[in-house]
Amino acid sequence: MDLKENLTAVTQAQFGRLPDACTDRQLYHALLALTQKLAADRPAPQGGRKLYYFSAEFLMGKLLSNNLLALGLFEETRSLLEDMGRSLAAIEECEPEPSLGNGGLGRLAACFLDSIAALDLPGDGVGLNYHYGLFRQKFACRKQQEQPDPWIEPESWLLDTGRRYTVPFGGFELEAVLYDMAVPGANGGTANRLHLFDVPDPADPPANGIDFDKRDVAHCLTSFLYPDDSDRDGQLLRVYQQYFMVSAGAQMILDELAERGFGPGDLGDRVAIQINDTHPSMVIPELIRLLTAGGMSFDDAAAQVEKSCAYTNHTILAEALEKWPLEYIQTVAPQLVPIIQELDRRARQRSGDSRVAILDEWGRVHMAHMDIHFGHSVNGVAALHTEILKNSELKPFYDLYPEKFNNKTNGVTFRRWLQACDPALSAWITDRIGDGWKKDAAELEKLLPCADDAGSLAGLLEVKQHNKRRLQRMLARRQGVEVDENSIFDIQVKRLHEYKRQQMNALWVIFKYLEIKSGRRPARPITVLFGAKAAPAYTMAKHIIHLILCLQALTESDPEVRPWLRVVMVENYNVSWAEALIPACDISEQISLASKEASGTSNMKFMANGAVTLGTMDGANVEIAELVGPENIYTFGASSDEVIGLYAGGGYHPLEHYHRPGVEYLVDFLISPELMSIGDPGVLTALWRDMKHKDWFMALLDVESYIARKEQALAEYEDRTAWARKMLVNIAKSGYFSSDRTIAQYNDEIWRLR
Ligand code: 26W
Repeated sequence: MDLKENLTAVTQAQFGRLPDACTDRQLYHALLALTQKLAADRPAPQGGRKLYYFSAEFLMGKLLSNNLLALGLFEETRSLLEDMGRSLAAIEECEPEPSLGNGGLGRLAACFLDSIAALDLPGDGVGLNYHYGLFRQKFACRKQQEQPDPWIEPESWLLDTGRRYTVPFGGFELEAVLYDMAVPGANGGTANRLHLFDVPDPADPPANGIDFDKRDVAHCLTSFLYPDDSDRDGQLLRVYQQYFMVSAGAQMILDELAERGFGPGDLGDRVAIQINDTHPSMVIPELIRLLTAGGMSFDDAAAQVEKSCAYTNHTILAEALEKWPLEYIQTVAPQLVPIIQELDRRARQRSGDSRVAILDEWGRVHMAHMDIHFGHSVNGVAALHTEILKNSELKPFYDLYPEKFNNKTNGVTFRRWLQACDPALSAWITDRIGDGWKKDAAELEKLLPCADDAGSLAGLLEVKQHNKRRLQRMLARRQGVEVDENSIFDIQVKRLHEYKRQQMNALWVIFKYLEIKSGRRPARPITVLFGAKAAPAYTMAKHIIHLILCLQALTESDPEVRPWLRVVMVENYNVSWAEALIPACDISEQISLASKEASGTSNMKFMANGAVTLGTMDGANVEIAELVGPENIYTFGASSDEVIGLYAGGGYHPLEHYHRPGVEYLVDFLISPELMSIGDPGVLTALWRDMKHKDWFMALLDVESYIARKEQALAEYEDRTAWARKMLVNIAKSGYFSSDRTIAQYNDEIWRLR
């Protein structure tokens, strides 16, 4: 195919002009049309079984570069545009970003789709077509404000399939409109699909912020990802969303099964269904309903469904383990109630342990329990996480079904998270080991001998500097801040949650601020970058954002401190920000309370881009530490066993830690005149009180060892060659965290698609 000719044909047809004469926006639309057509023309991968990956979230990010890469057109497009004096990056700025996810879970689903297609496996995603995705974050008065973030334009990646399904809700029916996005595979010349269901008549944009009428289900069902569920209407809307997704999805699966020439009795053999956390769990009773309605016995239907369905757990945080009142399901999908009751009866027959029942004494449905009893596989997302599931969180289930439990350590797609976002590093790698790593990330290990090559190490430092300058320009352009490219870039980007402990990083900022104020300057300036959105109803998370923004204001306005310490919180952190921040990072902050972060995936992206991890022994950090060895990571803090013991025995008392000499002055700085004059005294006082008296995620337990380790990392950064060697080992060992490896394991051990 001649790219230039094709592009010209599209711009002529769409805009009546040659590519040279097009605006960036027009070029974006032309490239969209072109890649979409090429992807749509590709055949689906073949196999005996087909996978459906059900997820309430697919955090796709922008797709133009990704799809060009998968179609093998990335380099060619880049140089064609460059010859025209244009840049792909500028053109991609015109692409609205589909933020159909909150964070790790949704981005993982997007990486998985990329890898499933790259491995040429037959597997589609199934989800909802939210019109606004996650909110757009604005800062005003050093606080987060939420605004709707529309992404669907008349021309988008969505293709109307013309397929419609009818979803029967209690008291009314709603049509499900099926849109598809093509997911081209990078290696096989094939393409899978992401199926996104929508309502036929979506609501108009909300007049006010992200408020909309939660009771207007027929129009608002797909308005927002995770509507505020702090009240009954919000919770009911989530159940409506979930049932809409799985009912339409289950009908589509049975249709496709028939189109492939099979009957309902072949479901277990021909279809694999992965349930991504519990949001899609109702697919189990819904499939049983559809199969029994077609004349199959309950026993046979349950057996077919069990053979198909597998469940992934992504968190041990109790508040995230869904338990819906049966009464909600009675309202939303009354036809499921007798099925769930029958499943509960059968579960109780299998075990007398009431902890494994589906329905509890308060009439709530434990969604995960349904998945475990009536699916054939349960997996955690990192080795430590799976062990915690087996030995504590889900122990009674592990005792009952040891054969169902397995681990699948998460991974990320290196096509987006190294090749596309870090062209400079990619070129440096290819110069040394050829480009086999692009197909098999394990080949990155071939870089290890370069650890003794001064030229390679110097080149690696240059790459990092280049990426830091790129981020510097982006920060200047987007936020009007000028950071020092020679400072150390220390980065923590992830959803704002107390267990991730951005507040502990803030305590370090206070530590460093006070050090500088008392004349102890660091060897080199440090730039601490944060990016995080707080759930709109999560008060404490919003308080922590306020604290960080106050520290930003404090350090910025102090001429004594500013040359040495900068705090920058990026506004509206999203996939695009991540693609610029991660390649520029020196120190990757992965400081969750041990046992609480199921895996983490940004830790893997940072590692692959040559950042060194400062982290607790939590989630996949444990596996990173094993791979790179103690020289090449900075770990600290209580172990997960210690933490689990403290929770079990009620043995953690933050006041005891607060009264330690190295801690008290840091915590008390929250209510110092300096901060209180900048920020909201009520908020800062609430934070201060919480930290002293509650500190549910034990920031004060680990803060001293955190500070000590961070000081060590900052000092060791000064030996530039030794640091470059750490960077290199991290990159070389990161191949294990390719989602191609993860997906190959899902396929070998759970899905068996071919
Ligand atoms: C109630 C809202 C809500 C939504 C999503 C609660 C909890 C969730 C998820 C289950 C939490 C989540 O995103 N988990 C993250 O999954 C990633 C992918 O496996 C992991 O890397 C993260 O450690 C885990 O927090």
